[in-house]
Amino acid sequence: MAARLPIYMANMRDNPQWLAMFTLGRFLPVRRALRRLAHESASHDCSHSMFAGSNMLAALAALRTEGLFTGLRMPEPVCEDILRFAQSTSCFANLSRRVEFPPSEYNDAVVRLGSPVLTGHYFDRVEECAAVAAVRGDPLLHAVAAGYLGRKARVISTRLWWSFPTSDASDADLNLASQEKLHFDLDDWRALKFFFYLTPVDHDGGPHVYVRRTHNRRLARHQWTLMVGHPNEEVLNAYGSENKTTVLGGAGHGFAVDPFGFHMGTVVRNSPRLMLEVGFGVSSVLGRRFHGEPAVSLGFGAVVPAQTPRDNMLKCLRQASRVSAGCWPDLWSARSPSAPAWR
Ligand SMILES: O=C(O)CCC(=O)C(=O)O
Ligand SMILES: [Fe+2]
Repeated sequence: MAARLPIYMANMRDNPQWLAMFTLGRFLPVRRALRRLAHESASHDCSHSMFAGSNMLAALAALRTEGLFTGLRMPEPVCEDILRFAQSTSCFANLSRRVEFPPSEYNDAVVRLGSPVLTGHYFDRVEECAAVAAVRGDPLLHAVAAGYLGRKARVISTRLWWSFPTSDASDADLNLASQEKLHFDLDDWRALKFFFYLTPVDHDGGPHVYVRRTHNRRLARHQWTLMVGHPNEEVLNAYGSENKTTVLGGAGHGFAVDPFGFHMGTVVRNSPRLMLEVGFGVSSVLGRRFHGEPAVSLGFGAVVPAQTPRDNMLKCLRQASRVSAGCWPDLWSARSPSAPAWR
């Protein structure tokens, strides 16, 4: 929590509505109400999707019951384009712009930073890669997102990053890198993330771990807390270690998760992992930051300017009262009688 506090403060400063989402979005009754009201969409033409072999209805069914769908396959040329882009473009060490390095000069970056380098992020540089834009705009991803989140579904984040093998990372480093600690994400009132491995990931390759069904289940003690991360043992005891799924796959393997379910990255022990994440949410106003950086979405850079603490507080109160009055801003219109009864 302490490590993430500055990020939370920046989110709140940029947009006070974020606080309402961050505090209320963790409660299951709130999420269930949002889900019931969402205006789900079934009509998307996926014939031009690069993921032609994936079944949208199967993805939706798996996401609804398990919180996880693992059947996406990125075409080889697209995967190779993104990998080539990443290999030839400088990234930033450990979520800060202080040390910038081409991945081939990793050892030098460790020396320059003077501490372990767990990750290398591209931040907004990802916008220079046309193949990433093609994945992000793919009709199947949008269809699944609209089916799962409703017609307000929109891209809220695009992230490309390396995870590097290190032996001496501290707990705080691991926490910041979302590694080895089960947590849930509160990026929006409701969200969906698509992940793609651009390098092969086996058990030692830093696989993503997801605890199935936890997107719909939450003990009271995991709702009445501001913490999003909880000890792995506690989470697995509470929700069943049989639900722990380790996602392995070759380069191009893709999967979708409801990030409200408990999940984590794990440390890489063999060769660096390159991962692409495309996140969808439902609100156009949250303008979230990612570790101090504006989250890269289609409306990249549209962050609400900073305001005074008093303005922020008033906005938060107004937002909270609208929420408690049942007048949710900007999320949906009334559910149409023809909306499919998938849930
Ligand atoms: O690195 C991973 O596999 C997970 C990262 C993560 O927790 C996230 O992007 O929300
Ligand atoms: Fe996460």
